[in-house]
Amino acid sequence: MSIPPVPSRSFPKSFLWGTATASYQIEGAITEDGRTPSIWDTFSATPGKVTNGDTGEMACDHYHRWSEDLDILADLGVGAYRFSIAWPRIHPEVSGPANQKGLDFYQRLIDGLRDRNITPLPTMYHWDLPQALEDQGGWANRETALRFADYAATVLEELDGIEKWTTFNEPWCSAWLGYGYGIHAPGRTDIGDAVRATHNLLLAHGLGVEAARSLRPDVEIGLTLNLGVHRPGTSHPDDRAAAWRADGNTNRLFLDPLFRGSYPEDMLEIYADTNGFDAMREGDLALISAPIDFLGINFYTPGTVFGAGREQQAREAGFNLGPARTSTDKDYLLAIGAETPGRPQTAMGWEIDATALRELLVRLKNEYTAVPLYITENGAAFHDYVDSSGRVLDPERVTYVHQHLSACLDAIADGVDLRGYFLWSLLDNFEWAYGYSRRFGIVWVDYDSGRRIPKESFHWYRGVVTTNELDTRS
Ligand code: IFM
Repeated sequence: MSIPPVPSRSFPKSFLWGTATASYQIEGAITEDGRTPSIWDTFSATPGKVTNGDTGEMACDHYHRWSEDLDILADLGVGAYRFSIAWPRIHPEVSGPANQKGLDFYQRLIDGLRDRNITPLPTMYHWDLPQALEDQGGWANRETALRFADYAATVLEELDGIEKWTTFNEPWCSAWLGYGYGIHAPGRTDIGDAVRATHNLLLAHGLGVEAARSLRPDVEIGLTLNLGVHRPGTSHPDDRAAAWRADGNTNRLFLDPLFRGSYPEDMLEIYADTNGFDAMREGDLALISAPIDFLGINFYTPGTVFGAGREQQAREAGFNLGPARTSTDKDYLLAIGAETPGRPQTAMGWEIDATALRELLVRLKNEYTAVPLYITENGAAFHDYVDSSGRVLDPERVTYVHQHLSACLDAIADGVDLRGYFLWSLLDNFEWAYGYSRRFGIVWVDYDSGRRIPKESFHWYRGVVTTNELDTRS
């Protein structure tokens, strides 16, 4: 008896397949070739900030092993690779000339990708701010946005072979985890600074777009946001209001200025007493809302939200609540990482629900923009290990990615102009405050020897990207 073939669904012909990484998470070589410290060097060297005291000093040693890593990408068969450029390698001092050795490293990387027929998709900023700029106020200081414009101009002018640039990765994390909640570098806990940083990061993005339009009209430019789907825990009005508030902080605070040229009224009101919006100057919103060519979306998990004082009801409904994040955010409980009864989680404690990705993509199309969309990050950490035969079997990751790719296909069928998908991440790497304790890679990295072992998910993903099809088995 022959086994019937598993039916499959196809992606659009020109769909761009890739994987993603970021400079500080993989490069190492933090003092090499003129690089100066970034805020993550300082933060990770501060006792108690990162699990096990891990730092990016060695990371995956990609700075030296880049060619081997590009061979792995070629073997994977992807058409594109998303990586970021370390600002402290390019402008090691606050002012002064660009560092040729830093530029040379990235040009070698770009050329190496091109030689392998892989399209480079660089991000200008994925969180490694030069410490010297943090010493002058960091993202809470408007000057940093102006320095970003200089840095953007340098990479735009000096690096060849790029068709698509991304200015920022996840400005919400830089502003709120870094300046509001103290969980990421630089570790500040001032909500006013988080609001100021939000505005200055958006302004810097606008200045980056302006630089690209004047210096390199031949390139496309966009940015990547980490967007969420916040579901009220119940239909109680307090939970619904809390979910809208969480949506404001994560989504509308960024999407509205970028696509509508204004901050949401409720956010202006809620954060009025922090004076953070005093950072705004005339003309800023016009710069911020200048048209972009595409939007990158990083999506991992939805969040469930309960109103203040409703802990008891939430627990009774079976949720394991996360703490309210800060004193000024205590009027709602944001239960990201909540254990919704019956739903699986990743090793980050993040609930898995791919239907939220489709919902998010459709909302972006309906409410915000018609520009092409790319999933610039999606993936999962699990408790991987090398088994006795030397293999890393990670069926949970395959299931996770399968479900999210299926959601992408559903969104495309709903009319969303989704052009590509970048799996986070190519390599296991430095997962910020979690150090090396969380593995997101489809390639295992042995941090002692540097050895790379493609996981089962790597081989599975190769099948998807080379056929441009997703089987419909699960
Ligand atoms: O590792 C990070 C990445 O740097 C930014 N987006 C989320 C990933 C997983 O936490």
